[in-house]
Amino acid sequence: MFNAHVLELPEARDVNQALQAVGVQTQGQPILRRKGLFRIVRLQGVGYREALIAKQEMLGAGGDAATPKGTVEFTSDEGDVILLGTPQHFKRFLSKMKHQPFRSATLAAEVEEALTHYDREAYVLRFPEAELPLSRTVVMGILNVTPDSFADGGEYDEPQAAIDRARAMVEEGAGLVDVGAESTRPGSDPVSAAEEWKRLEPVLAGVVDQVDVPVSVDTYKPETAAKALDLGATMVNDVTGLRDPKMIGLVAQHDVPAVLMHMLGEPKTMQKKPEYDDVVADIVRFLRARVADAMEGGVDPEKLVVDPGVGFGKTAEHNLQILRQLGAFRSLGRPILVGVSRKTFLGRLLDAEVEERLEGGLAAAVLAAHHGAHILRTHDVKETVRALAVADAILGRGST
Ligand code: HH2
Repeated sequence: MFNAHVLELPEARDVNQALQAVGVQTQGQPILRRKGLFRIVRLQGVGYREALIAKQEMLGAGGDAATPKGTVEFTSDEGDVILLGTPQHFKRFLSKMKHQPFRSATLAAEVEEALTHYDREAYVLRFPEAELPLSRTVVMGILNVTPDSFADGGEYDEPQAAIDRARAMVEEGAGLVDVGAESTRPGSDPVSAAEEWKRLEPVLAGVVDQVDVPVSVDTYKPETAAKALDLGATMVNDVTGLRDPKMIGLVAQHDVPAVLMHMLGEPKTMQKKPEYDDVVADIVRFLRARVADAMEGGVDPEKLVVDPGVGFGKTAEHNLQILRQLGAFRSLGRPILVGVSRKTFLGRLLDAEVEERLEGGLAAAVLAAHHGAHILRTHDVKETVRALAVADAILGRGST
């Protein structure tokens, strides 16, 4: 008996370990590793000429390509293409594609970039006076100084209560604290920059002074972000993905990390029938464009974190699809932040009120980490830190 069993080795380092365990010669390891992984890359809007060339070259390389019927029959101008192969197949494919006509070279460049980004492991967020390695999943503790946030609205009216909560979250293991003074829950009304700052200032001053982890400000208003950065916040969490060009200028000028989140529409109306062609592909496209815009505005790409924005203009099914396919966002080559804590889709799944959503939130957080999330934004810091410590250990994260 040979005890045949199928191995589960999703990442390059998993394949490496398995090869080492067998005792493969050192020179043979990189060659075998390129054959031991399998990647599937989707492309959109591919013209029939490039699609046919891609099919031919991928087959020639030993992999395969799925092309739409209409493209092969020349009845549609363009469509989606899916490339399937090992890194070895992709290497051969790319070297051939680069010399093919039409938009083949551009297609090859995009595929190469997506694959390199997808397999990137080491991310470090650099703050003015600190560095945060993301080799282990980091927990961002939420502090809402609002009367109307859906989970903790009105709990921290007194600045000291808010500051104490921030300190407690850091003691519980939060690597970041995110302070917000305007609720963006579905149906919420916007507040003025003056009101936002009135709520934020006393709390932020104390939090920055008393906690020793980087403090982020959850705002999409450049006036508020500017004041917060002057007061000592060192990160901007913008639920509109730095939509306001002034925000881009500010982040570039201060050279601080920033979260680019996806939201469809605005909080007041975003849950009224949100629709996508393909929720994951549409959000990848949006975030890619926002990263490019920020870079054009002078932001160091290494400072950017992307976030698909669970619950922001998404049905429960959209949120599940995002979490199931979270790995696709790795193609952007930026750390991924996810916020699932106590959100409505958990309530729907569990038929549970806000205060009864802890276990569901932990399940979602652990699976998000498994699919590539680097930062989890949560109200339940202690529980999430513990759950992720176990998840990270199982995933072998932080041990390399
Ligand atoms: N979710 C909320 C607020 N800000 N920022 C990022 N980057 N990602 C998120 O998922 C996210 C966010 C909404 O949650 P919460 O802060 O709990 O509620 P409210 O907006 O009502 O204050």
